[in-house]
Amino acid sequence: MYYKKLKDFPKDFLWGASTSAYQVEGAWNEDGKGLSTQDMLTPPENTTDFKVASDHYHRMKEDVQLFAEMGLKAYRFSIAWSRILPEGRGKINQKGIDFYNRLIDELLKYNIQPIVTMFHFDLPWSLAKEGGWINRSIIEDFKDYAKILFENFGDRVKYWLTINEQNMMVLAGNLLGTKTSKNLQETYQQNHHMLLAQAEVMRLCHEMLLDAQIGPAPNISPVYPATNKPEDMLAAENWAALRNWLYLDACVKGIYNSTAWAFLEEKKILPNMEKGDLHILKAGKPDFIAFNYYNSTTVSASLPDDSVKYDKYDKKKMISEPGVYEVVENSNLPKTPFNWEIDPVGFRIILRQLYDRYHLPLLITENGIGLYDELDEDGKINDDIRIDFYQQHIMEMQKAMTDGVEVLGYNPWSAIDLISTHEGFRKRYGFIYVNRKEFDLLDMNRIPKKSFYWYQKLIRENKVPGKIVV
Ligand code: BGP
Repeated sequence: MYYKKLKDFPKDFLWGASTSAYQVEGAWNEDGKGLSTQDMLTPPENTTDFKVASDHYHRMKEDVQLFAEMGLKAYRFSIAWSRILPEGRGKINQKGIDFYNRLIDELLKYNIQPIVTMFHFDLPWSLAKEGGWINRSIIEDFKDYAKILFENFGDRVKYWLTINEQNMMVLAGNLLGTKTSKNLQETYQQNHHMLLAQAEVMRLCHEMLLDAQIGPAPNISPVYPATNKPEDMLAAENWAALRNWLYLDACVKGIYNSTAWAFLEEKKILPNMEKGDLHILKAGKPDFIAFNYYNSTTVSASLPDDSVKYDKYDKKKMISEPGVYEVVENSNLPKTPFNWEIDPVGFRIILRQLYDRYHLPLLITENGIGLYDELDEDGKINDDIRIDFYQQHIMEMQKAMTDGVEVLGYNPWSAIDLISTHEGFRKRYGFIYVNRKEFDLLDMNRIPKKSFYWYQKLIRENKVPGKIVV
């Protein structure tokens, strides 16, 4: 639909930016922090580990000051479970609590709303050693951890996110360094426990914090059929059920998506359910749906004896499933230097699909482009490609809002350069450059990129700079 004029962004729109603890903080073994799965990884060849990252733990004040200068209204970050509970359960590490207290207070000093992710890929190692999410008892552990967060930070944090990209941990856990299962049945058992834990924690949040809101944060993508063949459309629906709706139907409606359930049954990988589980799922209600959007997916039909195609270097492509769907390239879409398809219109499409399907407000918790940013001779970063990426995506979001979709805020990835999940420091996403190389830490100075000033202007004026293409 074309409009003569797009709706304005609401005055209280949460223009923000995003990070996660293990990708930005560093200080991996300081002030009593316990080990996490990410600390125990062997990074891919020529790729840094997460030990120092962007050293945000030590430079937090300077970073928040820059976020304030950029004009951020919100900052979405995650709490490292192992900083609060070094063993995953039991003894609390007060220094961990102190760090996040300082961060939250610093943000509020500048009127930046903290949006807190409780778990972002970094499970405490002691829990992972026991099998991680495979043990049903971890549901209690996650609840206890959540209770500590609500008690300590709930007076100031009004937006909570349960689990970051639960669907990606299930579908690409090997790349994310989150995998602790031995086979697919175990993976979906772990998924079931995460769904239960999430539901319990959403319920707890509403019990403990009357004016806070909470929601999930999956990675959501519209799925296109490769052609207008009905079989391709069916394959697209299969993949959408397995990558998107399985997670959100359980979270919002408290039910297992029937297509996804049939797939699990056919593959003999159904999770074991206990009596009362569906009741637990139904009892936890999100206030909004937060989600990360990077790109769309295109699939074609697949026959049962087709070979499995799997690109182990790219978490966005996933495994094709013979007899269910096959992921294919979309020749209509340009790509980032890291080979991810760029699809701003897909963003509008998925915003509409999500809102029509669940009728809950939406919060964008990630969207962005990884680039090989380098300083030019004047010591500047001219990241026009990133500006163009954001310009197009934000415009499509505004169109979706004009279509009637309720969006609470937009928190692109990432506020500042940090380490990619599996492609190191060379893949940069930030509005702020961090002066380090893959292995050489240099001086770690912070340098605002051109996109920093572009986003600053956008937030100040509460509108997309330049000409709006309706
Ligand atoms: C999301 C994750 C983030 C982040 C981002 C970019 O899936 O939630 O942690 O890293 O993707 O992905 P990558 O780092 O693989 O480029």
